[in-house]
Formats: sequence, structure tokens, C-alpha cells
Amino acid sequence: WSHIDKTQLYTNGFIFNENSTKVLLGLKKRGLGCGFYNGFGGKVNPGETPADAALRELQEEAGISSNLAHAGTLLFTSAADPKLHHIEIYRGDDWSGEITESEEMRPEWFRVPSYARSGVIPTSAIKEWSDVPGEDGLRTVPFGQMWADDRFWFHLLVAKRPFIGRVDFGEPLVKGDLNSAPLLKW
Ligand code: 6OG
Repeated sequence: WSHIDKTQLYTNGFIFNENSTKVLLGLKKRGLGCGFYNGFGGKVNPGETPADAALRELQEEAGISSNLAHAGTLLFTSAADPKLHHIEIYRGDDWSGEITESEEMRPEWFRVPSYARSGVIPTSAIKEWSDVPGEDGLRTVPFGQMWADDRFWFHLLVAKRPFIGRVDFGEPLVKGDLNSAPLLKW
């Protein structure tokens, strides 16, 4: 990974209900991660702290505020990108304002399934993920439609256990498209 010569700092924020049985995700409509569900976030601006940026992005992308708490740190590399992606992850257990779709994100509540509390998400659960809402009107967290590393740390986020992780992606299948890069190592 000697080709890595820059760092880009990002934030990513996940809002939970009281018992962490529901999580608010957004369908990314453009840019990096387009077509994937993720927390709300983006680049940290010069002069801004990651915590400031996390709150600003939540307001811009979902229309709400929250008392965000730092939850974890992720470092991503890609064989096709000289940038190290450094992502500070936040979680909020409350929110104020009205959840609103933006040009960047379409927010949706998802049910946190019991297997997402206990550990790494089994491949079978990802393959068998159903698009159909359950009796509660919610779909289950769509790990098959999220960045490939999320399944490894999501249970730590749910359990409020601080985490640091590093993720290495290979060459994208489609040049320039990090979304299609295979996950080499967690
Ligand atoms: P803008 O396009 O708004 O920010 N992000 C990633 N999240 C995960 N889970 N895995 C990755 O693997 C990611 N790369 C970037 C950080 C992009 C948003 O996407 C997150 C930001 O919240 C490579 O500038």
C-alpha cells in the first residue's frame, strides 16, 4: 500500500431508537457509495471538527439534529486509490426535527435483527435478506446493499462498544468505482 499518500477525513452518523431495535439509514443517491445504504455523513471541512461535521451532515442529508456520540473509527484503503479514507463513526440515540429526504440521501428506518446484536453478520442472512417489510412495517438492515465492511463492525455500533477497524479493497471491477471493489481484508 505504498501508493497511499493522502488522507481524506469523513464522518458517518447512525441514528437509533431507544432500544436500538431500529436504525435510520439513507439510500445514497449520488457520489461515493451511490446505490448503497449508509449512515449520514461526508467530508470534514477545513477548520471543522469531525463532531461538527457529523452534525452538519446529518442536518443537511436527513433534516434532523441529534446528540451524537463518537462510536468508532474506520480506515479504508483501495488498490485503485492513493487516498486513505479515514471515517469517524457517530451514533445518536435521539433526534429532533423532521426526517426529510435530501438530494443526497433517502432516509428509511430499518429493523435491527437479533443476529446484528450478537456478532459478525452471517453470509446466509445477507443472501436471504428480504425486501418485504415485516409486521412492524420495517425491512431488516440490508447488509447486502451496504459497504462490504459494515457487517463486520455493525454489532459493535449497536452494542455501544468502541471500535477501530481497517479495511482494504482491491481494484474496482469498474474502473474508478470503489463500490465494486472486492473487500480483500478486514
Ligand atoms: P460524501 O460522498 O458525502 O461522503 N464512506 C464509506 N462508508 C463505508 N461504510 N465504507 C466505505 O468504504 C466508505 N467510503 C466512504 C463516508 C461519503 C460518505 O460515505 C462514507 C461518508 O459518510 C470505502 O463526501
